[in-house]
Amino acid sequence: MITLHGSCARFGLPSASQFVTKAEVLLKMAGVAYTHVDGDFKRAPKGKIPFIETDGKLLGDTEFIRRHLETRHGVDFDAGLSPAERAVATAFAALCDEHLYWAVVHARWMNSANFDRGPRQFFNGVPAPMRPFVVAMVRRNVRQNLRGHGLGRHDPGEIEALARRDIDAISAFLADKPYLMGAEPCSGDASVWPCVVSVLSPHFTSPMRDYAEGKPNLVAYSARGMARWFPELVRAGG
Ligand SMILES: N[C@@H](CCC(=O)N[C@@H](CS)C(=O)NCC(=O)O)C(=O)O
Repeated sequence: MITLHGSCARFGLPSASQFVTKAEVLLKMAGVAYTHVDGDFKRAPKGKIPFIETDGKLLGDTEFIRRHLETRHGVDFDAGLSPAERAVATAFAALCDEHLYWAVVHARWMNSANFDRGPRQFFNGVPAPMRPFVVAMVRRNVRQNLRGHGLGRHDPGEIEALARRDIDAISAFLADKPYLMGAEPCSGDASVWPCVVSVLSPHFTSPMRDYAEGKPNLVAYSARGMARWFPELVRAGG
């Protein structure tokens, strides 16, 4: 049995973390048994969530989790796709994991109203006298990470413009297909779907959310994946 370590359902999402949701979608697509627990960063082999515990070992990073499922469990997430189609799926996964993700991080952590509704809650377990210092320190780290990535060097309007370009690309390519590459999900959906639901999350406000809400195929894709992979959240009302 695999144990997935990462933040559990929050803010109406399967996880506060797009990458934890990616790992969970991969596990569901692979059809392997797993349990999901709130991850302890101190045990994370790469210092990030998610990570999995399997065969007595800890394995960090969704791409290595994917590779483990492919090699150890014989799963081909892109079965039936041509090499060119696999390449497109890989490129869209990178767009979501490495670019649009950071716009979501910016919207949640740098906008104070969103921060108060979301990330600030992560620290409720920290003793009250220390909490303001821990919150300020982690928020400063996130700001530095955004600058390190590069997106955080732009002003909010520029970040939104870049996010809209990504959203346009996903929406245009998805078109009227149920999933990224056709009738069934592939590896790309494990990255794209969690990113789209993060952008569309009603828990947070942002111009990019408003923009994505104007794309009916993205709204339908979000609902389709939620019903397929996390029906319990649909029943709970998101
Ligand atoms: N490349 C990693 C990214 C994981 C990631 O960025 N996780 C975030 C949460 S969404 C995290 O743990 N951030 C904490 C940090 O960067 O210190 C993966 O695919 O698993």
